[in-house]
Formats: sequence, structure tokens, C-alpha cells
Amino acid sequence: MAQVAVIVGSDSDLPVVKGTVEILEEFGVAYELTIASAHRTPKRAMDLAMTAEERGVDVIIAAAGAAAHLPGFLAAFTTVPVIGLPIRSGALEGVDALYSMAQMPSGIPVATVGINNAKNAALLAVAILGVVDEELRTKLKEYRKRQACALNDRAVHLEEVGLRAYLAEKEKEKEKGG
Ligand code: RP5
Repeated sequence: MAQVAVIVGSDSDLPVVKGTVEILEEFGVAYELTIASAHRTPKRAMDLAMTAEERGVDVIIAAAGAAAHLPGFLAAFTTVPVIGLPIRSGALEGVDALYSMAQMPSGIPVATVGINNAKNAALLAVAILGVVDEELRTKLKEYRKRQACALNDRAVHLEEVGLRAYLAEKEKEKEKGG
């Protein structure tokens, strides 16, 4: 059974959501991934939200761009926590989606991460699941330790080689696609 339901408003959101799914897989979180739109397929979106609890879903991640009503729409039909992932798209480049999610009227909250911040949506889901799942909580603490070590290593290296050499190395890495 899926612990997390990842729902995207359109298949055009999938390249961004790949980053969410990768983190969920890294943590061994069971997830389901599907497409439903608050505007184009509202009945399908409503059904997914209404049955989330009985499907065993503990967190919903809803990704959408433009006037993105999907997370708020889903949240209206379930008490399962909803994380909104605003997708960068269209003339306003995701600011519209960010506001649509973060500025939910009082009473039905949507936890909102940054525009295209697919990774944070998954990490927040893991943290929520970790409230009652000790193994997951431990994995999250280890993940953060690894992250901190990597940053400390970079700081030591910067101090050793100096700004110009450091930036040149980064540039080379970028060229190599690293
Ligand atoms: C939203 O509109 C979707 O979530 C997507 O981000 C955006 C554009 O959708 P498409 O026109 O690419 O299907 O509903």
C-alpha cells in the first residue's frame, strides 16, 4: 500500500516531480503516482482525495502549475495532510502556483514548498511519516548528517584552494554534467 500519493495536474509536471519520487525511493517510502486535475478532471481528483485514507495514504503531494488549485481542492476532501509543490510554468513562472497554494483561505491548510522544490516536498513527507515511524526518522537524521558533512567538506576545500580555483572546479564539473 502506498504511504504517499503523488498527484500531478498534468504530465508536463512530471520532469519536476521526478525529483520528489527519487527522494521517496531513496527513503524506501511506498508511493503511488498519478495525474488528476482540479480543473480538467475534477471528479477524478475528488475521488482520489476521498479514498486516500482507505488506500492507506498518509501524505498527499500535489504538484501543479499556473492557477494551481489542485492541492487545495484535494485538501477539501480529506484530512490527510497535503503538501503543495508549485510548478514553474506559464507567464508568471510559478509565482501564481506558489500563491495559490500558500494563500489558502483559513480552515483548509496546504503545506507549500518552494517553486519546483521537488526534493523538499518529499523530505517534508518523510518528516511527517517519521512522526510515527522511527526507522524513517532515523533515516532522515542520517540524511541530514550526510548533507552537513558534504557542506563542511566543501567549506574546508574552499578555504584550502581559494575562491577562483574553487569556482573554476565547479565550472568544470558543470561542463562534465556533474
Ligand atoms: C496545471 O497547468 C498543470 O499542473 C501544469 O503545471 C499547467 C500546464 O498544464 P499543461 O497545459 O502543460 O497540461 O494544471
